Amino acid sequence: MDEIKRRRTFAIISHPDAGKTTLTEKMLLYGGALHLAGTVTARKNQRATASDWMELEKKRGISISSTVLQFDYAGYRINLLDTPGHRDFSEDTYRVLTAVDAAVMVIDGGKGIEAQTLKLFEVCKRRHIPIFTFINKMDRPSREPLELIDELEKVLGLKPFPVNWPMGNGADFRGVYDRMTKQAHLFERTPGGAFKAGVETAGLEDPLIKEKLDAVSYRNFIEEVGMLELAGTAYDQEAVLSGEVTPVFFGSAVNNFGIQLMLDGFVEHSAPPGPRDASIGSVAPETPAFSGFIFKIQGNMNPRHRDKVAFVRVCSGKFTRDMSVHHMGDGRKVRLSNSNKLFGQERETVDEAWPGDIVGLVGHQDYKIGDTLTENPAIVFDEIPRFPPECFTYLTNPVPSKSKPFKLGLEQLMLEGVIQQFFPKDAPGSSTLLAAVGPLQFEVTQYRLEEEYGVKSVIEPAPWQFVRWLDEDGAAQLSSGMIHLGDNVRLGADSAGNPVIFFPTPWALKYFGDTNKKITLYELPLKTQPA
Ligand SMILES: Nc1nc2c(ncn2[C@@H]2O[C@H](COP(=O)(O)OP(=O)(O)OP(=O)(O)O)[C@@H](O)[C@H]2O)c(=O)[nH]1
Ligand SMILES: [Mg+2]
Repeated sequence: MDEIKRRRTFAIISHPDAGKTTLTEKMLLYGGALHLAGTVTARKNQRATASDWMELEKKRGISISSTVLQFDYAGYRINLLDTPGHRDFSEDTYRVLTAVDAAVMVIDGGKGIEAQTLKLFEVCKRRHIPIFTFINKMDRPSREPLELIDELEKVLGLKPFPVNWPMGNGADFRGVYDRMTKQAHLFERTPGGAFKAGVETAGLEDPLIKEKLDAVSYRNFIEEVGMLELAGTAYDQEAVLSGEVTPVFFGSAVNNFGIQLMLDGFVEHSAPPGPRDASIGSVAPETPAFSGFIFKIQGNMNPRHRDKVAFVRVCSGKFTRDMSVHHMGDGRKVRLSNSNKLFGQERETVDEAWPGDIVGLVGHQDYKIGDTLTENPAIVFDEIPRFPPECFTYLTNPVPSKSKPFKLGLEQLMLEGVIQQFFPKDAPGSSTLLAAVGPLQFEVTQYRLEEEYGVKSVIEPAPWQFVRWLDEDGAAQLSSGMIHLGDNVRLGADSAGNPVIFFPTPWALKYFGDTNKKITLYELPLKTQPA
């Protein structure tokens, strides 16, 4: 198969706890990339998962940072990105969505569409990313499958196409019926879900189905499948690829039910990398010049080496190790020598890569999130979304002799886009004002400073909830001192020296806007305002 055509690059997204990391792990098991699946409930003596490798993730059983896993399956080269569901880490998830060609949306069958899933869906919709839906946790009492399907249409405006349908519910969940092949797949549970589940297949009329289901489940199942057939909607591949229709799969990630069908359905019905928007218009993957952009930076992935990895999504041409390209962040030419393919925390030298691939560049180059790397300097991607932080805190180093590693650690975490630094006017001397999208990021910051840089830190509350950027005119008017700012409203600057203003409450923000109509407030620095 053609190298570009066999690439599949997708993210798994959802509300916290729907089972993204578990599904990732099981896809790796079925993809042959793991021989024994781990578990996210990191109890003693159990394997952790390949994607939640960070110490804090293992400890808390949640994903904090997105992870890239590359593997081969049925002739396809798959780049899978497991993302964190928690709102406080959503900036990372949004960045990942700029780097993928499709998303698998996981829904907890007992809960349906939850708040964070809705938000992530909206980002996918804006980008026209095709969405595949996996309705998970069917081994637990779930909501009515028809109701869940209906909700996709009503809440998300996404037309569902059930590719398979659950047989039984909760403790009586026995398998799924594949509507494409008209075969029922009846699964056996395996201890801890570490191994592939045994499966028997049978046609709809086969007495085996009646045997495996109780009378009520059987009747419901036959009735529902009949209804779906009667509705008669045909599978529309074009509508799937434009993001209007979502193929829906049911299963239980923990028990390995429905994973193979999901994976097979995904590779079959998803598309290889397509053209991407850049400064010169649309750039097709077949364009001979190599181009790609950095969507994520992660330090200390390997605790033995204090290095950082820049994650590049290849968009066009062919990547070869040691190639020399333009780094469109600082205008210099760089040699891409230390290139790796990634599998969670593990990495392996890679000599060539194609559009769709994610390459990890290891080293100390001054890469920033959003930078383009290309052989053709006319190509610049402008992909990376930014969000105004809503949480602020002062961080101090209590041990003066540790000031060097403390500073180094903070710089690295800022480069990763985990936190941002601000400089309020008249700030208390030795402390750093940090801002993040959500408060859990401060916990991560403190934990990682200690774990990765060996420094303790002290957190003190800062009185603000909002920061807004000012243009030159606004900054000049305000710094003249003629305008009364209000209680706890403070002027300052961001890390690039751009003027900003901090507000303690939504009310203070509104009051300022109402009384100073001539001053424009911006949610983001002026250079990165969304078009
Ligand atoms: N009963 C049941 N539990 C499941 C299933 N899939 C996952 N879980 C459990 O749900 C919990 C959350 O699973 P994760 O895979 O960590 O969820 P996640 O979506 O990655 O969570 P975040 O990354 O923190 O947003 C874990 O305790 C899993 O064991 C399933 O099919 N059935
Ligand atoms: Mg997870």
